[in-house]
Amino acid sequence: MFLKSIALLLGGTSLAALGAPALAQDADPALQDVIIVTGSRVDNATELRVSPDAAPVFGNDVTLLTARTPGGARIGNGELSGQMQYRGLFGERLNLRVNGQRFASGGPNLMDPVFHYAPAPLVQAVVIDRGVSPVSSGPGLAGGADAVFKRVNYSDNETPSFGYDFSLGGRSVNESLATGGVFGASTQDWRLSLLGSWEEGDDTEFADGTIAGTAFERGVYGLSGGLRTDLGEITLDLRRQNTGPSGNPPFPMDIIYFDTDFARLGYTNTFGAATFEASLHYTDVAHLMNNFSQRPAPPAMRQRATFADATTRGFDASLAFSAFGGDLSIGLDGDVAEHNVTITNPNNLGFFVTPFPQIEIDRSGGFVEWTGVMAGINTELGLRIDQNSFEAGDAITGPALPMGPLNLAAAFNDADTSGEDTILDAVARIWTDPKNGLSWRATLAHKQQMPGYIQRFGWLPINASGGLADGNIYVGDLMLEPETALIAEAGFDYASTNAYLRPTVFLRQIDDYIQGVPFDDTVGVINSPVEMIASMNGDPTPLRWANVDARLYGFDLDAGYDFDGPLRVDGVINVVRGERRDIVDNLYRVAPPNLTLGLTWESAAWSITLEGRAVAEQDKVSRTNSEIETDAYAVVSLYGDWHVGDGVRLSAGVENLFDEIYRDHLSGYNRNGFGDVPVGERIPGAGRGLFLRLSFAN
Ligand SMILES: [Cu+2]
Repeated sequence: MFLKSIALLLGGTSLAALGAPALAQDADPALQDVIIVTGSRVDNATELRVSPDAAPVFGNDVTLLTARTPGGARIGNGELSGQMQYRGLFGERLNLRVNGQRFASGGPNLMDPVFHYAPAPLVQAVVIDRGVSPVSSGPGLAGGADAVFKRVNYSDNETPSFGYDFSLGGRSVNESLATGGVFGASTQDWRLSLLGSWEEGDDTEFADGTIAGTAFERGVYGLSGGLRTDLGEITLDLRRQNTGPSGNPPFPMDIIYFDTDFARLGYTNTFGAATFEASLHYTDVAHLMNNFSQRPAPPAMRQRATFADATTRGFDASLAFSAFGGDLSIGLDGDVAEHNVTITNPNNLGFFVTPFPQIEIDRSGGFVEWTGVMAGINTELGLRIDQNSFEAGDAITGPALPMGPLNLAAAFNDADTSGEDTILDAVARIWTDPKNGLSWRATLAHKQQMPGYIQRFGWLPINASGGLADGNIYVGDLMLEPETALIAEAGFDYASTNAYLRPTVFLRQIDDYIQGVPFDDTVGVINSPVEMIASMNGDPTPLRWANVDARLYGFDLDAGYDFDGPLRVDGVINVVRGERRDIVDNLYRVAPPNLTLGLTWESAAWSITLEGRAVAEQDKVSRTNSEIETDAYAVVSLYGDWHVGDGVRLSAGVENLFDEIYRDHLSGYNRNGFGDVPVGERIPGAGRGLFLRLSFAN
């Protein structure tokens, strides 16, 4: 009953009910987190699982789903370019994975954040680490999440059986379509699934007209196979994603394409009581964006087409066995990420430049993690070390480039761009077994994060900020230090037959936090080549990346109550503050306090939910990033869910019932100069619209 209740507003899908492949449910409830959607869900102390097929369809990006969880929010940089925010942190600071695979995004502004590669119709569940990620999941400053794909799993006998899990959905507000899923066959010894998805949409409408530059298209196809042999289990996952023309209003350019390949070869074997797991993985991103084909084109001389690519090659290997009265896991992992970015002007063959030239970042890591019971309390202790080395190639410049950039390129090419750093993560998590429905949990962690390649190697003053979309021009700093966070969290999970409550308070003290600071002491006085170039490009007050001191703190919770009869209520509350410790200022783009509350009428085969989302004003804005305050708003939606029959399910609803015009603090400022949203204004949320989704699985 408890699990089913949490499910309602927050839900993941009941896996068995959908006939979907069973997922490992081995993690403990205290460590992972839930989503405001309908259905049922499985979560625990360490993880929270949310399933797109069980959530209302408010868009195509799974970060809309993770934004419905305690601690969650969404950075809106485009319909397919949403970034997950967790307890105030986002971007590469989170340890995000797709189907367990870590990889480097290709866009210098994160037009392809990690979850760009997890289309909702293909995703079985997003598994969110509650609080911090375990060290065994890899490095990362704070939280983490993995978008796990659907697949047909092994069966329990020798006769091949077939399985499928599809969904077909659409929204009227942008005339969009999202369809896809998996089908395949398996026995107890092998499994094979083919997967595919297609999503497309037009510009989103709102009460004042059209939000231009919000059309999109994305296709994925691939396969997932496994073979159990006497020598162990071998798995293979292959996927190709082709993102087509898709708008990014908060950026100076739009996506023309992302053509991205994923490959992962896995191996598992057991030796007595020990389990050995290993994988090799590869990701290759090829990207083009420009500022003229999906928005009003600037004059020929100012047109730009930028090519970016990123390749990741990695491995991991771990051995798990019983030790010290618990389970001990030791592992090694590493990857090599390469980035290259070239800006061109298609009208001038002599104009080209590489702002991020042939960058290579090597990482080798190792971890030890023990899980067991100490003094009657469940305990996870982990230690991880990552050795990183980095370097850039020479910046290449075309003959049509002006003198200023040529001089900066020469200086960059003379500098020593290589270096190395070792970072250390230590995590201690404890939680008690439920007693009278109450389970306590606490986390202490020391986490470190390497500076990103944009922050370190940005020698040319341009609008590349790794997805901040604050409109500022940035330059990098070769001498940046890693960020160091000290994290403390505490909370409890309470569940009775008709109520649940799961609050958490947290504090994250971050030294050497990397953000933009004024380029020099004479702000607004153009007395350096960087300021001269930045000024010609429209920003006379550029920022440079620097180590500062920061702090994030707050609390969040999810809770629910099941009344006698068919009514129940579920809610999520998030409060987070982000501030600088070295000067009086706030951190940029932190979600304002918000409350989501759903009232559900529930019967055996169907349910209807009236959902209200209230978001406070955000006046704790970053002066350094010239961040604009936002007003409070509330938006109401109505949706329902019907189990039509065996494995068939219909969801439908009305989003933004009262056609409210609202501007979320985390949606970017419009920069594309057409449609009905003025330039510089925050992009509004979608207007009133219908959605419908049919899912069928066997
Ligand atoms: Cu891009």
